[in-house]
Amino acid sequence: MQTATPLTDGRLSKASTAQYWDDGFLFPINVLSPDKAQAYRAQIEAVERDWLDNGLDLPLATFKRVNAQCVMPFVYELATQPAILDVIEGILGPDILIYSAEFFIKNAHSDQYVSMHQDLTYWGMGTTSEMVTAWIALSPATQESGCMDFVRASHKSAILPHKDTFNDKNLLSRGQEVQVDVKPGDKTPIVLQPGQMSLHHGLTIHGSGPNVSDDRRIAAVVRYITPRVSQNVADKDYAMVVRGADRVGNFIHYAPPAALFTPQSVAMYEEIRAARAKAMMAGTTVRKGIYA
Ligand SMILES: O=C(O)CCC(=O)C(=O)O
Repeated sequence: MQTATPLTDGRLSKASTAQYWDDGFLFPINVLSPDKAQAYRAQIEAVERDWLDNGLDLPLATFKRVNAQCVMPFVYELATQPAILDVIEGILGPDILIYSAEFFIKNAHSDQYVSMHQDLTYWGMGTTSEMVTAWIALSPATQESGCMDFVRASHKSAILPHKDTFNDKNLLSRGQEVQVDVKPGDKTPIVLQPGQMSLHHGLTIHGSGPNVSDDRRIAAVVRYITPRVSQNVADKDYAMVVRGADRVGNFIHYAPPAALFTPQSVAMYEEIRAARAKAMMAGTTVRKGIYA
């Protein structure tokens, strides 16, 4: 097992920060106790149990898949844990916004997968280095359970051509797959215990295979940006300031939800989703995949 990234007072060292910029990823980083990770798992599983058939305008899977922090208070709480933000600050600096918090869940013995891709392909943000993803394990992420694989230093390339597959088993919005030949030896498996996280750059090529284990593979995935990021495809975009300040003004800010799925937070969710669809679905007429 890979030894945990050393932290001093909860912060990354210069060497670890340099490793992130060299490799395009960093792991494993201890940010939550196993008990705390288990408690967050219990909360998302309670939502799955209690809100599956609840008359919301969108399927529960959509709310889990993107912007969960907008409608679920415990997800906002998770994404703003000081232990996580202290590490993110080492990559992005003092001003931090949440762009989206998402659940990537593969059930036990499921053939769901994530094709190899670069996150920034359809986000309308160009090739910014001021977005970092924190992938927080709420259950064991192992090669058996379908942990992510990263291609080292692939973030140094441009956005590469992707092909949309819209495959039902693919957890991505349009089933996009990067059109390069990624060989098994190019992949680093990102094995994480509950409460550990990995970081990856928005251009790092990554994906994951099926879950052949007996447990669900559950990750809370948070995309953090700086205020300097700009949305170049959609007409407007949204983010939450969670540390420091936004002195740039590229994003509309909104408040965390007061309770699960309040009418106000669901309305805000719909507003953000409608605005982002223009970037997320640019160049395709197929609508079925958006945040499904
Ligand atoms: O959870 C996975 O397997 C993939 C997640 C992913 O693509 C991402 O966090 O950008």
